[in-house]
Amino acid sequence: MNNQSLLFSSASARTKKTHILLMVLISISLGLTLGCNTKADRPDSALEEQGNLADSSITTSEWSISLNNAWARPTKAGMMSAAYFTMRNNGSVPDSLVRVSSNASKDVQIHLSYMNDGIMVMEEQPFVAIQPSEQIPFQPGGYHIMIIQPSMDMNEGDMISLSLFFNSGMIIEQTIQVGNPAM
Ligand SMILES: [Cu+2]
Repeated sequence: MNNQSLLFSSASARTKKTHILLMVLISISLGLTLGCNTKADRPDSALEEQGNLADSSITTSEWSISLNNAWARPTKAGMMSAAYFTMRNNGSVPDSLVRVSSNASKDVQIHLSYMNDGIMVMEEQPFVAIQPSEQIPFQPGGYHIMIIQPSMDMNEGDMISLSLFFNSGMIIEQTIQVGNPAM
């Protein structure tokens, strides 16, 4: 992250809303072809690469990754939403988030937003590695889970499911709420 994006993510809620609007506009106008490029072959090859590194001897006593403060952005069916949370590795082994699915959409991607020449862009990520004791925020302006064209309206207070698939083979299944409880 450069200073610009750090400033961006610590900006006021009002600026954040402008930023989200910009992100949505980018994703609708440019993002789907540029920043939001689905790169259909990339996640598979990344999975294979990661698969080669997978340690099948990991036990549940060594593995402990948690999601906290999870929420998803309200939206209408067919538009765009994003899910946010804090991912923390409380275990003793490194792992990587490699895929996410949801009941809200068939197309759910791991994204990273960043500033490029003063413009917020976002890009699909093949995986997000997390080390023991590391805490990674998925938040506006950074990593997020992009929920593309949800099949249903996502209204404040609704619940959706998220399944997070890790390189180790571990899966986190969590029900998260629509709307930010902190806003
Ligand atoms: Cu995105």
